[in-house]
Amino acid sequence: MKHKNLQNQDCKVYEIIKNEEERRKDTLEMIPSENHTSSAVLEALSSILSDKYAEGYPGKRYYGGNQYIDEIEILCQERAKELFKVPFVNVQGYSGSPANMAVYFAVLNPGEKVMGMSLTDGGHLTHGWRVNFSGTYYNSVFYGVNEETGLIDYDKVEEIAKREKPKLIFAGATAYPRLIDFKRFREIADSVGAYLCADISHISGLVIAGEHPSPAPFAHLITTTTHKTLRGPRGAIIMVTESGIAKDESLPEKINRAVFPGLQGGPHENQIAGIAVCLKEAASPTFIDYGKRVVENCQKLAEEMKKRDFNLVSDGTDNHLILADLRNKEISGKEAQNLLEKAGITLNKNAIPFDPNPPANPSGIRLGTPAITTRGMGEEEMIEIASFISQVVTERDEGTVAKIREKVKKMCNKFPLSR
Ligand code: DSN
Repeated sequence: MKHKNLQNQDCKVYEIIKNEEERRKDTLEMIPSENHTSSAVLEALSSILSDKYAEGYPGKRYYGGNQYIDEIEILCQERAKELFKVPFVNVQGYSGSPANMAVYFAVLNPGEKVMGMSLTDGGHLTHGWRVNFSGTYYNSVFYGVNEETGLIDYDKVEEIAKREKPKLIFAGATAYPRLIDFKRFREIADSVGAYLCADISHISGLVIAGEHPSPAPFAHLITTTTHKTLRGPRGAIIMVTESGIAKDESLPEKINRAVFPGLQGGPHENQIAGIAVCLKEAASPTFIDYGKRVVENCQKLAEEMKKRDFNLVSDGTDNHLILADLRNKEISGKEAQNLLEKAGITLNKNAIPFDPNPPANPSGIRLGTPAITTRGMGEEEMIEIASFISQVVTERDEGTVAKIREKVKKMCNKFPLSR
């Protein structure tokens, strides 16, 4: 039996975890930033490495007893460098936001200018949004997508960069269904002497699988979380590329100092061990196949949703996610999220570009295929899922929701979580 000690010692926590396991077993997890990690990753996460303090870096720790901790962190670093083809990585970031914060600490002084994709157009809070540290302690300006096409307007990005002269540009998104042209971003960054940081948190698994062009030849810095398409534990990797070192040879040292002692204390070495395991998994040929299927599934789902009269931002997808504008369906993103959750489909309400409605009650939903592809689902299931979503969103009555809930359970039973 799993978690036997936990059950004996703290049945309340045990019960809650069991309930969450049951919920996941029976539901379609379609939040595009989530995934199902392997039991090997979970075992590393719950290992005794969690007990150890290791402030500092391999070979230069502030605590004794770090012989094996150094080994695990070096192994993780080496795997990350090889997989992402970069000369330097820091694997200590607790998650995506602290990792991005370390980039600010390394290359900007408070008050200096950053340019990022507007949150309302699909960016991230840490790319300069005003309620976040990045928009509070730094001077932020934004680019976005074209209202007609839903695509990043690179000419506009260039125009804004030339006018605003940011010192740091973020390329990356949380709700952008299309490929990002990192080469063009680098040309824009060079035209104003800015650092380019590619935040590939959403797409890093696709980059490794060859389904999205890598930013490594173009960006100076790359950040990624490790728990999205990369399918690892929660965590982050910060990378400095060859061109980052060519621009400033002290950049690796600046990143290390920004993470520790600048921002964080002891690294979570159990988390770093989990990242090392997921990087080994991501280096296997089956992961290339996984990435391919994530995109194929997402494109099939998009096609089937369009057949059912869903308006998709940018009219489709190149990656793992879909952003649907529900205004023609006369239902809010929030209502759709709630109804679909009752039907066993978990996704999230999301602002669409130029959304007339407020962020708490936006006009869209964001959904994706990383987790359902991990379960082994394919084309046939995508057709069914599009039909489930359409029926729930269109009919909205208890009977339909209950009927779809049963069908979702059946589908999930055919594709059990393997752990
Ligand atoms: N919260 C993440 C997402 O859902 O996209 C981004 O950090």
